[in-house]
Amino acid sequence: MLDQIHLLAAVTVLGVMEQAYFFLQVIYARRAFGISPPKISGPPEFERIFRAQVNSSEYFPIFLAILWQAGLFFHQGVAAALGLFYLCARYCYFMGYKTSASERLAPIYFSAGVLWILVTVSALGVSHFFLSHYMGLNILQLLTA
Ligand code: JUQ
Repeated sequence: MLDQIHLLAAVTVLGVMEQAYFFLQVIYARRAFGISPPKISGPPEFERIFRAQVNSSEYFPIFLAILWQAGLFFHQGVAAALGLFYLCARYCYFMGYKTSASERLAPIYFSAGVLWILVTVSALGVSHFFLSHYMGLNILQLLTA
């Protein structure tokens, strides 16, 4: 059973570590710019780091849910590989946003593209499950017959 989820588990741990790293970056920036909670405004250099962390956190639950769904209903290896691409893109997004607002754009488009692929394969995988489970219709068997 663990064989079907170990790659997804590895990507999940990596993703949580990345989130922790982003959070630490905000703490360091708060110290460097002297901005204590609950304040969230300050110089643009601080606000870009803060927004990069908040925006990345916002998409993390969606990413995790769709990563596991794609891995369980479609293909674990494919989902885990796409998950790694997504986490790399998020890292580039964070580093780009730290530099300037425009440098975050290319990684966003890339990570959004990867997320759409994960959503698509999840939908395919779960549709296939519904068709075969409730209607006895196995599309994969039909295609290869
Ligand atoms: C919402 C729900 C599901 C999305 C792609 C795929 C699925 C994104 C839009 C970001 C940011 C950062 C910033 C990773 C609709 C065309 C989605 C989804 C969105 N899209 N934005 C933005 C906030 O700095 O501006 O991280 N990420 C996305 O996906 C694109 C969507």
